[in-house]
Amino acid sequence: MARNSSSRAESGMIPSGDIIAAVATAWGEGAIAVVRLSGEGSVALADAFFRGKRPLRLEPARRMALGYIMDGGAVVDQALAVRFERGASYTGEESVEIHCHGGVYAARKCLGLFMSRGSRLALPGEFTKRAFLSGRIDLAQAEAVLGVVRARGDAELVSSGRSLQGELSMGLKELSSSLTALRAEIEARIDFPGDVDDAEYASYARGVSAIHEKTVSLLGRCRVGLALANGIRVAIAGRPNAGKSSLLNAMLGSDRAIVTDIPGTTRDTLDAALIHRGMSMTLVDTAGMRDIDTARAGADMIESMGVERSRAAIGGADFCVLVLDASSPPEREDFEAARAVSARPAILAMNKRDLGIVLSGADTEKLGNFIAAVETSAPSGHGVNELKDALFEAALGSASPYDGMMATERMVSALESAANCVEEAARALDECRGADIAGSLLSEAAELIASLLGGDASEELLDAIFGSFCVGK
Ligand SMILES: Nc1nc2c(ncn2[C@@H]2O[C@H](COP(=O)(O)OP(=O)(O)OP(=O)(O)O)[C@@H](O)[C@H]2O)c(=O)[nH]1
Ligand SMILES: [Mg+2]
Repeated sequence: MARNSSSRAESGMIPSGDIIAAVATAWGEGAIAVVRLSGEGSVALADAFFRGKRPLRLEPARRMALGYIMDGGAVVDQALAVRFERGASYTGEESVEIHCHGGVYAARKCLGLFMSRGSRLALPGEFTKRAFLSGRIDLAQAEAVLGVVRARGDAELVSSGRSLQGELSMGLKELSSSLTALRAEIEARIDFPGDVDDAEYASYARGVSAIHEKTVSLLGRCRVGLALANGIRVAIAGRPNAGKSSLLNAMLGSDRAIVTDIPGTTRDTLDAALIHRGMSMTLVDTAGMRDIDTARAGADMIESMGVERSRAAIGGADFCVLVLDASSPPEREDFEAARAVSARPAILAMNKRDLGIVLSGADTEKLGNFIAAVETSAPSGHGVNELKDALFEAALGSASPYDGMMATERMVSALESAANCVEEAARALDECRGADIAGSLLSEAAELIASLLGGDASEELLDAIFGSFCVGK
């Protein structure tokens, strides 16, 4: 992989002398703003504007030097500068960082000076792309960088850090080499199929099953990482006055949505985010499901728009919470709401428990299938934590969020396909048939896994991955 990457660099995909520059810190007022340069000649470029005790090229690498950024005779800013040598920098190339005083203007001015002398503005993610192309990191690690940047909670940060450190890459490499070794062994026997006896098939099948187990375990951890990175979107649906907005407020611990005893209080959808057990959840409060035909004249149009939006919110959610007023028997509108959520995995919130539950098991059964049912009371907060737990478990199962490894949808889907290939290969061997089929399935799985490390990633794929980074990263 590293060999492949460096050959990209040597083949001229990173033009020598192509120096990229960007402000690496967020735009806005802050303590410092970092301007980054990368590419052969970065130090000489920095020295054209940096005045310290001595030129930056004479300073030891990776040591901060204090000086001034000069525009002709005028001081732009007092700054710290540091140089990194080729092979020992983030990008793997000769690089420089200038730490200006935080504020937009000085850093932008400094960037402008570098651009006036031949550097160009870096594309989004180009520093990290160069790190990948020079073989400093593989694709799984490069994508983990984005995970660290975007982490919103502890568990997500832990899972990104783990992938960044190379734990996922290591797991993938181990799988890849076990697959290759076993495939070679099996394929060597294909030339003599008559010689392969049942015991030998059984032994290969055991070997492949062991690899399958490892693939599934890695896949499970990646699914956790992906769920943490994506978070979940939860639509809170139900008939008017069931207590949807009250439950949303109770789950958030703040009065985000308006609550009244007038049915039809919520007209528009409202998003609010929370983090529960390290998982980010976006809750969407919706307008009550009302039978529009029976709605009051005059309110029809707004209500029907609200109901349309509720349906769209349900369609865009990973999970739904169907809120019922459990202190009264189900009504026509409860069935309407239950039908609307039926296409999504849904949890039943039997609300207004404090008023006494009259809803029976038979009633809830008639409403449909739910992954869990929780009794809640919005004013006291009873059951609210259980409701959040039920959502968490619906997303992660019994896995601990701290076992996750940051992964993208692409990774999870490639690992799923690889696991299927390996499983099929094990089955074929177990049934004492097709050593050649098993060999080609194992080879397909190995290719899928290699693609996650970026072995022969296409330019389009790399552009898609790094294009989602910010400029300067
Ligand atoms: N006793 C009791 N009252 C509740 C509970 N949850 C909500 N309420 C009351 O029920 C009424 C309606 O609550 P909302 O949260 O506005 O209901 P909603 O489902 O959002 O209603 P719409 O926005 O009209 O669709 C308010 O008077 C709330 O105080 C509960 O658990 N117990
Ligand atoms: Mg409401």
